[in-house]
Amino acid sequence: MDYRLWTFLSKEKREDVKLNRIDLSIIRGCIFDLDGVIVDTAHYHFLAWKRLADELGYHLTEGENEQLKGVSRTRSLEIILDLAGISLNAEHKEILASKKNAWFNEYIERMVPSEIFPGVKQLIRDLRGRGIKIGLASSSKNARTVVRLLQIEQEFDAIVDGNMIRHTKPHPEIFFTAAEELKLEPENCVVIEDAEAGVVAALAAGMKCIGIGDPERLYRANKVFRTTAEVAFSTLRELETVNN
Ligand code: B16
Ligand code: MG
Repeated sequence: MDYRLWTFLSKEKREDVKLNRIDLSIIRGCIFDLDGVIVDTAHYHFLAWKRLADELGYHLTEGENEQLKGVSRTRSLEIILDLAGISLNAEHKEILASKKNAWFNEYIERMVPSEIFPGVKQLIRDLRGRGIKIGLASSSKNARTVVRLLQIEQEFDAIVDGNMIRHTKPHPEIFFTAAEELKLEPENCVVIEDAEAGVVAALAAGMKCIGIGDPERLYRANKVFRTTAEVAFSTLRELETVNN
């Protein structure tokens, strides 16, 4: 519990909290990113972008691909075109973005529930069992298709995808929308993210953020783990005492 809150409580109320008669927990919601946190669709995005870049005569590296994580399809294409030094009109860009999306959909068509990262379902169930609301916030317009293929729709109290927002990560809109759907204030939410853009968006929304991946790349996050399986209910509680 937040120390500042504790100091405002009367002696009786402190007793109630100790005996779990009152829950003053600050973290009441956990918002999951999809690609790279629940499942490795990030790899399929990379394969599709790489195929497109190859056609344009540009060799897209995995390092450069990090910049595409969490941002919109249009923005991803613009980043690749900038890297390749190519300038195209809006119509041509639209054709290329649709082509990439068709390949991506081809790749994910055969996705199965066993592709969910180890420990993710257990984590969601454990958090739910402890009264934490669960949200999904993915910049992807294909997020609902992926969630359906993985058969995990019922695990979420709210799902926000790329079709529901005007600005994608690093803009905080997606996380504000998710908190609203969960009927929680942003400060009551923790975000789990694998993309730099996602971490920036979560912090900009006034939420705590757990990064999944390389600690150097995700240094802005409040805590970083290599895999989602390492996150636990206790991690959320620890973050309540962290100031951003
Ligand atoms: P789509 P996330 C993001 O999803 C991906 O990380 C990013 O690489 C992709 O460009 C974006 O979705 C848009 O995806 O083309 O399917 O609409 O990480 O926010 O779950
Ligand atoms: Mg992601």
